[in-house]
Amino acid sequence: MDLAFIALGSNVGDRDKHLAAARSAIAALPHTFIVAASDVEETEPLGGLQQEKYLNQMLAVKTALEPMQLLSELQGIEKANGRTRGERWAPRTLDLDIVAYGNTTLATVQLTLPHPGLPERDFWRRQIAQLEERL
Ligand code: PH2
Ligand code: MG
Ligand code: MG
Repeated sequence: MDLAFIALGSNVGDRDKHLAAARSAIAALPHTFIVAASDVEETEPLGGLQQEKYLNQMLAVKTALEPMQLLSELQGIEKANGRTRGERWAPRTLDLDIVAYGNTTLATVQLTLPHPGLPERDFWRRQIAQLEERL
């Protein structure tokens, strides 16, 4: 099993409900266990588009799913929660990003690990610090 960090984000509709649905669905994934959860934070939207504030949270999971399998499961959960794919960085009901997966580094069209957005997201780094305390 590897330790992965999954970022949750929502800025459309009932944001708390979307994060809760994501936590339940991730807990129900095969060979995957949530081992720590960060606080939920309200954050200003990044990326320059005029849009609502986000709720963001990060989960630490132990998983036997390979990174691409995990990504595909997460995309299924996004879709089940009303996620549509439009403009880059557009508002979204639910966004689930793999921020890190063990020591794996990867650069494919579908998935880059660690997530390239990590340096510019203070809230992700705060949440990772909380997870490390809580593991
Ligand atoms: N996600 C984006 C774009 N902008 N801003 C915040 N605050 N939080 C996010 O999760 C976020 C964002 C694209 O995934
Ligand atoms: Mg994202
Ligand atoms: Mg995403």
